[in-house]
Amino acid sequence: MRLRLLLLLALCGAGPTALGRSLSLRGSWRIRSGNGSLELPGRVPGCVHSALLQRGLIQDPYYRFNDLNYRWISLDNWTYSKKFKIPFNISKWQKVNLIFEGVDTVAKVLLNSVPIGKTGNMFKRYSFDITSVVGEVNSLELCFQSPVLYAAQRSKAHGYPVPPDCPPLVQKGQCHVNFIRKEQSSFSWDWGPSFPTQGIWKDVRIEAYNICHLNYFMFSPIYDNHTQGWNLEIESSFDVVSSKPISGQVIVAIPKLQTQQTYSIELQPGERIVELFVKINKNVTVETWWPHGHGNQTGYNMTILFKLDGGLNIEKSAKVYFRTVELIEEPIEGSQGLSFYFKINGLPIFLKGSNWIPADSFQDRVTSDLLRLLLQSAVDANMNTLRVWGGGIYEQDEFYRLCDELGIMVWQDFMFACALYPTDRDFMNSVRAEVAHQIRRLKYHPSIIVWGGNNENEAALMMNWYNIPASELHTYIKDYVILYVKNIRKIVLAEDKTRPFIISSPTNGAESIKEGWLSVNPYDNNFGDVHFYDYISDCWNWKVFPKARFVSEYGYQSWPSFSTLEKVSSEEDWSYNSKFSLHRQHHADGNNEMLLQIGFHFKLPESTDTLQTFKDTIYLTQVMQAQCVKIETEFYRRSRSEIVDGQGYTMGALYWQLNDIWQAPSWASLADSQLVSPTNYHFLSSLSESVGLHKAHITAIISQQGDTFAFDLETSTVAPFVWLDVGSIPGRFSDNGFLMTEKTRTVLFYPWKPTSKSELEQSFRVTSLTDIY
Ligand code: BMA
Repeated sequence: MRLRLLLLLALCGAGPTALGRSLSLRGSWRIRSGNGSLELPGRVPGCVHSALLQRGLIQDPYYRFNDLNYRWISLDNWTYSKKFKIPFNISKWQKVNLIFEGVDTVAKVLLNSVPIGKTGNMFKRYSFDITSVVGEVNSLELCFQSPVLYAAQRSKAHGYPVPPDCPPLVQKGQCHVNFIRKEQSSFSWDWGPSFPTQGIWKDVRIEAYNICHLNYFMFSPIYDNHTQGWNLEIESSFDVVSSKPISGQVIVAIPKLQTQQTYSIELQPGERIVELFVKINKNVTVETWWPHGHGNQTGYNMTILFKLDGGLNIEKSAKVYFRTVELIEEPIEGSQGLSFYFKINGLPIFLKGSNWIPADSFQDRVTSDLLRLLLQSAVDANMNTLRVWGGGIYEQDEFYRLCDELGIMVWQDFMFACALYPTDRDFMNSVRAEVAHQIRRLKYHPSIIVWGGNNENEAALMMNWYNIPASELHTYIKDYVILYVKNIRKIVLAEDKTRPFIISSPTNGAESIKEGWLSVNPYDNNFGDVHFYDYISDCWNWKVFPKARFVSEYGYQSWPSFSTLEKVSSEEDWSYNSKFSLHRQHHADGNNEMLLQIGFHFKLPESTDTLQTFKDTIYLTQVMQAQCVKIETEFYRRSRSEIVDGQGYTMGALYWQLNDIWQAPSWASLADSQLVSPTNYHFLSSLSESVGLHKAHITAIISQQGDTFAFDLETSTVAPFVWLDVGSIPGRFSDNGFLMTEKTRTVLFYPWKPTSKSELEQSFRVTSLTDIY
């Protein structure tokens, strides 16, 4: 939000002469299907699916088998159009640009029937010069091509296959997603549906200006070890349309740090970059930004005023945070490998947290409120890190703003995942622009502590996931090095000096580089990070877990609560082996793996009532998942301080995955929007073997305390895994899934929407382990 506001400020001269005008083209557009049989209004930002849903032309896409029923939407070629009047005299402006902050994805853009450009990368920003085409009354059209058809076409036109061609059948997805620069999981994933959207998913506007225009502005706070002081590098990009050079002054001020500096500048006609170097006053103590749990997230207000010839002023303001980050890879005594950990402001910090996937298949439904709730939940669970995983999207500005504010460190992947990629000229041009844009957009956020080139692509190549014949491997290795080393890495190193870059996850880091950018075994415990999944071994046996330097993915699936599933299913679906249950499971044999894991320590449900058995099984999958993730996480945290046979000094544990994209079995721990308990306990035997457990009768008295509700619980006996559920009322319990050893306990409920005591009383259900036997 802040950044957007700043851009608007930049467009309007704060002085006597206005430099520019801006016209937003958000809001109502028309959307037309390929053959014109459907025409409807649609919102921008938005997508075709959302428009059809809002119009009542389709049902909830997440309902039952609708992901299959609505495949036709992504196979059609849709057109977005808008007629608009310019509310100011357009002929007075020397230059007029049409700006798209994000188009999803492949489209021809026509203004007043004149082709003005093409789009083909969801992660790029597009600016089209429309000075000679724009009039007082205009009609704008974006003719989209189906992303599925486009990807297939590009794959066919490519000289050799770039695997995987298609996702596993169980994912019911679309093919060749690696040929299109679009959210990779939108063609399906092992936790998500296939909804390849089309639309204008971010802001769109017209910018008209005279003399000069500030295109973008960015900055990096850099600590100088030599002088032991902070500096600020500021870069501003101008489009100077005046035929004569423009001179003036720039005044940068950070009042709280008693820092103000003035510079003289001269802008020559054309695209110009102004670089400023600001020394922060050393007589004032700079408070650094710290991750949650280690200190405050102090930031400082900064203003920049460009005072140009003829009384033209451009003013901008921003929040500046100061922090350093280092990735330490150094020899460890008694070990053959290297360390792999992060130091923030010189302090080694254990990264504890999770992995983030897109919060919805339809990004227009991801509101600031939703992001805040999800990110606040992560902080409330004492996490300090989220990895924005490479199969999703570069998140919206608000996501990173919240992470800055909440002290969440972000491991930011570039958007390449679980695939090999082409490196033809068009593809690479597109990727280069994407990477440069995203770095510019995001680099001022202190929360982002590392860039990662891709998700699991070093592993895919070196473990030969796609059975590439040995004689052909060199082609793919060459492509890999071109994409991630010679391009992405090069751009990152040139554009951002303030944080490390690693090429892949998992990777052996320095060791991978030594081995020619790819390691024989990227999962080596002695180097870099690892991803670890084992669904077959008993998760209570911590000996199965890797004593690695850093574990950036690990996890177990569970089913979401019945109250969550109920909304997207009908009665015939409510059993563990129903067609629906199999359909929603996108991970081969996942449902059986959960039962196997439950069976190691719990008895399976014994009810004769099918619905009750389904509910009890769901409950057990969640109990199992919580136990498994807890045991595994504890193992990694213990491994922080020990080296056994050269392995250990683990400095990060990010489980897979924090949030869900839809209501289905997955590795997620939140999305029914409730928090898994962080309370610790140790069982001396499997629960299936425990004796003396009685049926617990648990009651709750609910009372309102301001905005929260207290649940005063009372149990008749010891109750394991007490699960509190208020159905579809959104909110969060202060604790859940806990062992109740005391007769009474009070748990708070924080609602996310207004609710009442009586509503909560009606929806409240409590389950504990003995209820299901
Ligand atoms: C890892 C991730 C995702 C996947 C998850 C669970 O491979 O990077 O691709 O969803 O495991 O299988």
